[in-house]
Amino acid sequence: CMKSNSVIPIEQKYVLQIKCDGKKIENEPPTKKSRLSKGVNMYACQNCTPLHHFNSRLTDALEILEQHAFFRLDQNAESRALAFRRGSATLKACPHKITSVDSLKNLPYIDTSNSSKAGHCKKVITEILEEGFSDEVEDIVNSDFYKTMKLFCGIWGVGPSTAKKWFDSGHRHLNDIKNLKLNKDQTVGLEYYEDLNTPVSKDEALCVSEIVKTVCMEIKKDLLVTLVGGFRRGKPAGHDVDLLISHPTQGEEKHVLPKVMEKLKDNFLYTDKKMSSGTTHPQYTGKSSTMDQFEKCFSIFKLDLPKSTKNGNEKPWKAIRVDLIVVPTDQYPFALLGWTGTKHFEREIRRYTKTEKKVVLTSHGMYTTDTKQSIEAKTEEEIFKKLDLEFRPPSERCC
Ligand code: DCT
Ligand code: MG
Repeated sequence: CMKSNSVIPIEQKYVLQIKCDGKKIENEPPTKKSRLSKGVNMYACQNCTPLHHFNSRLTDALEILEQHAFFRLDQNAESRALAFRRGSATLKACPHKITSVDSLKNLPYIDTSNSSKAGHCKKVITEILEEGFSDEVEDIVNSDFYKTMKLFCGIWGVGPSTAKKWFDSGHRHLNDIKNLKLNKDQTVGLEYYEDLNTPVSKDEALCVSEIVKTVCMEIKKDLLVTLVGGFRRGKPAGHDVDLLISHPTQGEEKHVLPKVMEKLKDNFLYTDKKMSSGTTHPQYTGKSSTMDQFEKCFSIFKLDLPKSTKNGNEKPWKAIRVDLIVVPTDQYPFALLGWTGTKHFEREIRRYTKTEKKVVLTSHGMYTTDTKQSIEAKTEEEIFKKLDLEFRPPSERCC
């Protein structure tokens, strides 16, 4: 394992990009022929959205607005945030760099006459294209509110409502929080704040994955451990390590998690085990909750660092957030799709499925809304096919 390189926070990236006119930071976009001939579709799951795209100067700005909308927690926070994310997803799927307001024409969620939210996206994009920056985004990035909310939401177990409560009470620093009444997650979140806010590198994620794999093999040799989340999409760094544990024989995955946790007990700094909530098949409970019902463990893993990265007084290990999710093999392709993300891709494929196909898709399976008939699939490809969607490999789901 190598110690992770720090990743530039999105607002800093935005400022850097403004300063150098987007030239230095913009990553190399793909030049795939198939992308160039296509327009951008309404549902993000229909588009090819690569990790490196042409418009990060604009999407970084929109995603700052998205995050700020979430932080404000006012009445329409969620739909305002979603509107910025949809605008950003459109720009990420554009097969060229947007350099003029004219080229925004007909872009979904940006150039629509009947939506004030799309109008807001367009206004900000126009400002950046014409002035080189957006006053609104600059004000947000420099505001006490945004900086403090980011700081507090960086504590594991703290969401916008707790962070806002603390902000409204006048707290501004991590030191102010130390003496407040915290729950278990928040206490360890604060204890390991620095490590948990240092990006996890791909090498570190692979290291954790290998350790879990080794332990699983000792329990049952055919247990399968799959790295999902951002790393499966090709991200070089992430905020955690998401691992699916499954077995090719249905039922053989049962009772595995407590054994894995027992064998790894010296590797964990903290664990929070969530059990499946009951006997009802989760796909028929009718809940639209994004949280699935798999047996899982949210943990903080203590990863030993290699000698070369240890220096002086620095501790020889790093705290890393690791999620272990146990999946029965018949639900595996759905769990794989659901845990690969992005969060917006998942939201979009479920919206497409429900609206266009009258099918409910979850990480457990899919079924028709009217007859509740289950639709089987053995692979991710088969899920896309049955939904009449062009297959998107994980690297094209980066919306
Ligand atoms: N997910 C989802 N809905 C959520 C949260 C997560 O559908 N509200 C899915 C999509 C991604 C996957 O779970 C893993 O979640 P994260 O680890 O939060 O996302 P990530 O893409 O792996 O991002 P990071 O690289 O920062 O870990
Ligand atoms: Mg992740």
